Amino acid sequence: MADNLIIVDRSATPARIGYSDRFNVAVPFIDRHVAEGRGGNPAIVGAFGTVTYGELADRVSRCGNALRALGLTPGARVLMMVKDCPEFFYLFWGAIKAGFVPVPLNTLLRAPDYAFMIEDSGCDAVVYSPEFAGEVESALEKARTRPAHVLKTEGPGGLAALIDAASADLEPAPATAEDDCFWLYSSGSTGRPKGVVHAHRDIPATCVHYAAGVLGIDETDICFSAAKLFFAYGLGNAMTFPLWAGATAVLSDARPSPDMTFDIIAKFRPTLYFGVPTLYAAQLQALDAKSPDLSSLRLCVSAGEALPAGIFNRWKEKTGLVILDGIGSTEILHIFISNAPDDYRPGASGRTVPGYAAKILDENGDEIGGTDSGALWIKGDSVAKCYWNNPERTAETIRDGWIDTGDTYIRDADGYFIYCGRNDDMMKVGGIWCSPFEIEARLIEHAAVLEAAVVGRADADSLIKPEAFVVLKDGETAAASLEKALLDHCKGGLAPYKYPRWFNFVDALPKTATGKIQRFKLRSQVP
Ligand code: 3UK
Repeated sequence: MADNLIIVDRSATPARIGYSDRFNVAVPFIDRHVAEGRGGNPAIVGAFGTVTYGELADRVSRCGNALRALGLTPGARVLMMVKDCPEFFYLFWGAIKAGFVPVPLNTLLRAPDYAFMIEDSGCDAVVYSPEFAGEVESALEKARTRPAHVLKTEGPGGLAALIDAASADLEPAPATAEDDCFWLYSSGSTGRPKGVVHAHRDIPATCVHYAAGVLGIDETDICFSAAKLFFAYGLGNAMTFPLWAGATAVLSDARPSPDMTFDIIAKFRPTLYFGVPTLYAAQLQALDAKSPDLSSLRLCVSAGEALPAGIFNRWKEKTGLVILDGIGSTEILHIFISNAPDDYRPGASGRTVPGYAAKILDENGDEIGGTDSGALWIKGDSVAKCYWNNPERTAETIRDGWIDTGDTYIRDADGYFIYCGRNDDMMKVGGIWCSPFEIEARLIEHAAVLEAAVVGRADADSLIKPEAFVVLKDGETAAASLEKALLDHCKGGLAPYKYPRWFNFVDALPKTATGKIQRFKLRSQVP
């Protein structure tokens, strides 16, 4: 068999995927389209114009050569704080094709987060969009280790100039389907992010099983994701899925809002739209006042947190479109339990995506046969290899190919999976992980605050937002002005979605004998 080949047997259920012994995933996702005659087709469209598959392959190879010219050694990590733009594609795939490991980071993070990731990853290069210079440069100053190469995507000496100057002739680095390919950082229950190591084969697995298998994405589709590329959800929706099918991705670096999404949909006429529940709720509110042209869409998808049935029903009423809710994770790379175009149930996550297996365990680790709730474990072709530098956490979470999702689920009598919540205290806000510890830590930095606890609370749309319980220092009094000061303090030091939406001033926090805050008691106290 020639190198860098995938063979998909769709006659089997689930589809079977085979790889050549030598396999670099950049070849079937980037170079294959030129070889198959799609070089002139649009790969990426946006306010910047159109990038064809031919141009994409050219830029990816040049970028790989530019990274090699820096002197990076095979397997070197390249941290990316890059907005949604064509350079994200060039860098991600150029690194993989040249044998380096791209690590896209959440671009809403702050300097201390980046400083941690720079140290933890042992990266050799950091590449960032000029928009994020403030946080990234201050992280580089704070970090105890300094990567050898720090580059902006644009400007003099930036990545774009290096790409222009590099050769377009690049042999793919030798790799196997099981080799390390890229990482994503995921936040854990302690709030400390973990590097999730994915192999080359994980990308095609999500494309074959979910993108082609459930959504039926083909060459004629145009994919628009409100979730950005740094998020595993957006990385699939707006990059790997369209690249697998030879379809088109729409990119925008603007903050997702109802108007932004409606404008993009009217202008670029996507066939598939990928959102998160919080945004669907905001879009529904906006639809009371306007009627944007959504006629290009054939399907909408929701993930990141549970989609309330009310939002599904109102969206269907207003737009005539179905939203397919599905649960995915950074560790499994994309969606593994989902509703389908011909099989959906509002308020449920759906059924296992063919290619994935699920089991629900009780507190003894025994599989639950009936419809009781328990811990959801998943097995499948896209499960991460490990957490970087964290063998204990890897051993706890991944066992015999099964991975603990950290979620509590029910499988009902009809085989639909119903989400019940996290096994721990983490919150999903706007589809992005939010650690209560991090918000508490920020609150405690304020001069008036003695202690703080943060829990998730459902807002009027049944979507989870942080709520703070604050114990003030002696001599301080709860007042509207102090609440405003705490709010500003949080907004100033945390990623924008993390500030508490409600403040409660209390005399003491409920605690265990060992001094651990009992957040579940605060949750039940919510009016
Ligand atoms: C929660 C959901 C209920 C759940 C993701 C699509 O969200 C993604 O990855 P993360 O690592 O978070 C994983 C956790 O988020 N969750 C996600 N989707 C749903 N809960 N219903 C849902 N539909 O707690 C899960 O364990 O940030 C989503 C594709 C790729 C992804 N990485």
